Amino acid sequence: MKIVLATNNPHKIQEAQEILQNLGIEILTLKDLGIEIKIEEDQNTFEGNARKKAHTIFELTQLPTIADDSGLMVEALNGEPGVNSSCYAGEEHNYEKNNQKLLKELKDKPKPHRAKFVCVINYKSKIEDEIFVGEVTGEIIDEPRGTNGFGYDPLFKPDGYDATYAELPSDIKNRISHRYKALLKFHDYLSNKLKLTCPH
Ligand code: ITT
Repeated sequence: MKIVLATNNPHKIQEAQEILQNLGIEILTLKDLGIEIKIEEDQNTFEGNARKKAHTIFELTQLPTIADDSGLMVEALNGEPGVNSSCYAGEEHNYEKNNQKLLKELKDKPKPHRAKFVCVINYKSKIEDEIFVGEVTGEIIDEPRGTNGFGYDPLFKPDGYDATYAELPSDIKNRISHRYKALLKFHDYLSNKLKLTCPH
Protein backbone atom coordinates (compact mmCIF):
# COMPACT_ATOMS: atom_id res chain seq x y z
CA MET A 1 0.00 0.00 0.00
CA LYS A 2 1.28 3.47 -0.92
CA ILE A 3 0.63 6.51 1.28
CA VAL A 4 1.68 10.11 0.70
CA LEU A 5 3.70 11.66 3.53
CA ALA A 6 2.95 15.39 3.68
CA THR A 7 6.22 16.76 5.01
CA ASN A 8 9.19 18.80 3.86
CA ASN A 9 11.38 17.49 6.68
CA PRO A 10 13.89 14.96 5.27
CA HIS A 11 14.53 13.47 8.74
CA LYS A 12 10.85 12.70 9.21
CA ILE A 13 10.78 11.10 5.75
CA GLN A 14 13.76 8.90 6.58
CA GLU A 15 12.35 7.81 9.94
CA ALA A 16 8.83 7.19 8.61
CA GLN A 17 10.26 5.23 5.67
CA GLU A 18 12.30 3.04 8.00
CA ILE A 19 9.39 2.48 10.39
CA LEU A 20 6.70 1.89 7.77
CA GLN A 21 8.88 -0.30 5.55
CA ASN A 22 9.14 -2.72 8.45
CA LEU A 23 5.37 -2.60 8.68
CA GLY A 24 4.79 -3.15 4.93
CA ILE A 25 3.63 0.37 3.97
CA GLU A 26 5.35 2.38 1.21
CA ILE A 27 5.77 6.14 1.42
CA LEU A 28 5.37 8.59 -1.47
CA THR A 29 7.09 11.89 -0.75
CA LEU A 30 6.00 15.34 -1.97
CA LYS A 31 9.19 15.34 -4.05
CA ASP A 32 8.17 12.01 -5.66
CA LEU A 33 4.92 13.74 -6.70
CA GLY A 34 6.63 16.94 -7.90
CA ILE A 35 4.86 19.02 -5.26
CA GLU A 36 6.62 22.07 -3.81
CA ILE A 37 4.59 23.67 -1.08
CA LYS A 38 5.07 25.42 2.23
CA ILE A 39 1.99 24.98 4.38
CA GLU A 40 1.65 27.60 7.10
CA GLU A 41 1.39 25.93 10.51
CA ASP A 42 -0.86 28.45 12.21
CA GLN A 43 -2.94 26.14 14.41
CA ASN A 44 -2.33 26.06 18.15
CA THR A 45 -2.41 22.26 18.55
CA PHE A 46 -0.38 19.40 17.06
CA GLU A 47 -3.66 17.90 15.88
CA GLY A 48 -4.75 21.11 14.15
CA ASN A 49 -1.46 21.44 12.27
CA ALA A 50 -1.35 17.73 11.35
CA ARG A 51 -4.88 18.00 9.95
CA LYS A 52 -4.03 21.15 8.02
CA LYS A 53 -1.00 19.52 6.37
CA ALA A 54 -2.70 16.20 5.56
CA HIS A 55 -5.91 17.80 4.26
CA THR A 56 -4.05 20.31 2.08
CA ILE A 57 -2.04 17.56 0.38
CA PHE A 58 -5.04 15.23 0.10
CA GLU A 59 -7.00 18.00 -1.68
CA LEU A 60 -4.11 18.40 -4.13
CA THR A 61 -3.45 14.72 -4.84
CA GLN A 62 -6.66 12.86 -3.93
CA LEU A 63 -4.32 10.17 -2.61
CA PRO A 64 -4.40 8.71 0.93
CA THR A 65 -2.13 11.02 2.92
CA ILE A 66 -0.55 11.19 6.34
CA ALA A 67 0.99 14.25 7.99
CA ASP A 68 3.07 14.33 11.16
CA ASP A 69 3.03 17.28 13.52
CA SER A 70 5.37 16.75 16.41
CA GLY A 71 7.42 18.44 19.07
CA LEU A 72 8.89 18.51 22.53
CA MET A 73 6.90 19.52 25.62
CA VAL A 74 8.91 20.45 28.72
CA GLU A 75 7.12 20.36 32.08
CA ALA A 76 9.02 23.27 33.69
CA LEU A 77 8.27 25.44 30.65
CA ASN A 78 4.52 24.76 30.74
CA GLY A 79 4.67 22.53 27.68
CA GLU A 80 6.93 24.73 25.56
CA PRO A 81 8.34 24.60 22.93
CA GLY A 82 5.31 22.43 21.98
CA VAL A 83 3.74 23.36 18.64
CA ASN A 84 6.51 25.94 18.22
CA SER A 85 9.27 23.31 18.42
CA SER A 86 10.60 23.87 14.90
CA CYS A 87 10.91 27.67 15.27
CA TYR A 88 11.59 27.97 19.02
CA ALA A 89 14.65 30.21 18.59
CA GLY A 90 12.69 32.72 16.48
CA GLU A 91 13.16 34.00 12.92
CA GLU A 92 16.67 32.62 12.43
CA HIS A 93 15.91 29.24 13.96
CA ASN A 94 17.79 26.04 13.30
CA TYR A 95 18.23 22.87 15.33
CA GLU A 96 21.32 24.12 17.16
CA LYS A 97 19.83 27.50 18.04
CA ASN A 98 16.62 25.82 19.25
CA ASN A 99 18.67 23.54 21.51
CA GLN A 100 20.66 26.48 22.88
CA LYS A 101 17.48 28.40 23.63
CA LEU A 102 16.00 25.37 25.42
CA LEU A 103 19.09 25.01 27.62
CA LYS A 104 19.00 28.73 28.40
CA GLU A 105 15.34 28.61 29.41
CA LEU A 106 16.00 25.61 31.67
CA LYS A 107 19.20 26.93 33.26
CA ASP A 108 17.65 28.02 36.55
CA LYS A 109 14.84 25.47 36.70
CA PRO A 110 15.03 22.64 39.25
CA LYS A 111 16.10 19.23 37.96
CA PRO A 112 15.23 16.73 36.65
CA HIS A 113 13.90 18.50 33.58
CA ARG A 114 10.97 16.24 32.73
CA ALA A 115 9.74 16.33 29.14
CA LYS A 116 7.90 14.37 26.52
CA PHE A 117 8.06 14.08 22.74
CA VAL A 118 4.68 14.03 21.05
CA CYS A 119 3.84 12.93 17.51
CA VAL A 120 0.37 13.42 16.07
CA ILE A 121 -0.42 11.76 12.74
CA ASN A 122 -3.47 12.65 10.68
CA TYR A 123 -4.53 10.10 8.06
CA LYS A 124 -6.81 11.57 5.39
CA SER A 125 -8.32 9.60 2.53
CA LYS A 126 -11.57 9.97 0.57
CA ILE A 127 -13.59 8.47 3.40
CA GLU A 128 -11.27 8.56 6.40
CA ASP A 129 -9.95 11.26 8.68
CA GLU A 130 -8.17 9.68 11.64
CA ILE A 131 -5.76 10.88 14.33
CA PHE A 132 -3.02 8.76 15.94
CA VAL A 133 -0.87 9.96 18.84
CA GLY A 134 2.48 8.69 20.10
CA GLU A 135 4.32 9.98 23.19
CA VAL A 136 7.64 9.22 24.86
CA THR A 137 8.60 10.64 28.27
CA GLY A 138 12.12 11.43 29.40
CA GLU A 139 14.51 14.13 30.59
CA ILE A 140 16.32 17.08 29.06
CA ILE A 141 20.02 16.88 29.89
CA ASP A 142 22.48 19.76 30.41
CA GLU A 143 24.44 19.58 27.18
CA PRO A 144 23.96 17.97 23.77
CA ARG A 145 25.13 14.35 23.40
CA GLY A 146 25.23 12.31 20.19
CA THR A 147 25.07 13.01 16.48
CA ASN A 148 22.26 10.78 15.18
CA GLY A 149 18.75 11.94 14.47
CA PHE A 150 17.73 15.61 14.34
CA GLY A 151 16.17 18.49 16.25
CA TYR A 152 16.18 18.10 20.03
CA ASP A 153 17.48 14.49 19.89
CA PRO A 154 20.89 15.34 21.48
CA LEU A 155 19.17 16.79 24.57
CA PHE A 156 16.46 14.16 25.14
CA LYS A 157 17.11 11.05 27.22
CA PRO A 158 14.10 8.72 26.98
CA ASP A 159 13.03 6.98 30.22
CA GLY A 160 14.72 3.60 30.61
CA TYR A 161 17.84 4.58 28.59
CA ASP A 162 21.16 6.14 29.59
CA ALA A 163 21.62 7.40 26.01
CA THR A 164 19.99 10.37 24.32
CA TYR A 165 17.86 9.85 21.19
CA ALA A 166 20.91 11.17 19.25
CA GLU A 167 23.21 8.56 20.82
CA LEU A 168 20.90 5.67 19.99
CA PRO A 169 21.36 4.01 16.59
CA SER A 170 18.48 4.95 14.26
CA ASP A 171 17.07 1.42 14.30
CA ILE A 172 16.63 1.66 18.08
CA LYS A 173 15.17 5.19 18.06
CA ASN A 174 12.79 4.02 15.35
CA ARG A 175 11.60 1.11 17.51
CA ILE A 176 10.80 3.21 20.60
CA SER A 177 10.11 6.77 19.45
CA HIS A 178 7.00 8.93 19.61
CA ARG A 179 6.90 8.75 15.79
CA TYR A 180 7.12 4.95 15.88
CA LYS A 181 4.28 4.73 18.40
CA ALA A 182 1.97 6.96 16.34
CA LEU A 183 2.84 5.19 13.07
CA LEU A 184 2.31 1.78 14.67
CA LYS A 185 -1.22 2.84 15.67
CA PHE A 186 -1.80 3.99 12.08
CA HIS A 187 -0.52 0.65 10.78
CA ASP A 188 -2.76 -1.31 13.18
CA TYR A 189 -5.74 0.77 12.10
CA LEU A 190 -5.08 -0.01 8.41
CA SER A 191 -4.53 -3.72 9.13
CA ASN A 192 -7.80 -3.99 11.03
CA LYS A 193 -9.65 -2.24 8.23
CA LEU A 194 -8.21 -4.61 5.64
CA LYS A 195 -9.25 -7.58 7.78
CA LEU A 196 -12.79 -6.19 7.99
CA THR A 197 -13.09 -5.55 4.25
CA CYS A 198 -11.33 -8.78 3.19
CA PRO A 199 -12.12 -11.60 5.65
CA HIS A 200 -10.16 -14.20 3.63
P1 ITT B 1 6.89 19.46 8.31
O1 ITT B 1 5.93 20.44 8.95
O2 ITT B 1 7.18 19.78 6.89
O3 ITT B 1 6.46 18.04 8.53
P2 ITT B 1 8.67 20.39 10.44
O4 ITT B 1 10.09 20.07 10.84
O5 ITT B 1 8.29 21.84 10.31
O6 ITT B 1 8.33 19.60 9.07
P3 ITT B 1 6.87 20.17 12.69
O7 ITT B 1 6.20 21.46 12.42
O8 ITT B 1 6.04 19.00 13.10
O9 ITT B 1 7.72 19.67 11.45
O10 ITT B 1 7.97 20.47 13.81
C1 ITT B 1 8.60 19.42 14.40
C2 ITT B 1 9.77 19.94 15.20
O11 ITT B 1 9.78 19.26 16.47
C3 ITT B 1 11.08 19.56 14.52
O12 ITT B 1 11.54 20.60 13.69
C4 ITT B 1 11.99 19.30 15.70
O13 ITT B 1 12.51 20.52 16.16
C5 ITT B 1 11.04 18.74 16.75
N1 ITT B 1 10.95 17.26 16.63
C6 ITT B 1 9.88 16.52 16.22
N2 ITT B 1 10.19 15.21 16.21
C7 ITT B 1 11.46 15.13 16.62
C8 ITT B 1 12.36 14.06 16.82
O14 ITT B 1 12.03 12.80 16.55
N3 ITT B 1 13.58 14.34 17.27
C9 ITT B 1 13.96 15.60 17.53
N4 ITT B 1 13.21 16.67 17.35
C10 ITT B 1 11.95 16.45 16.90
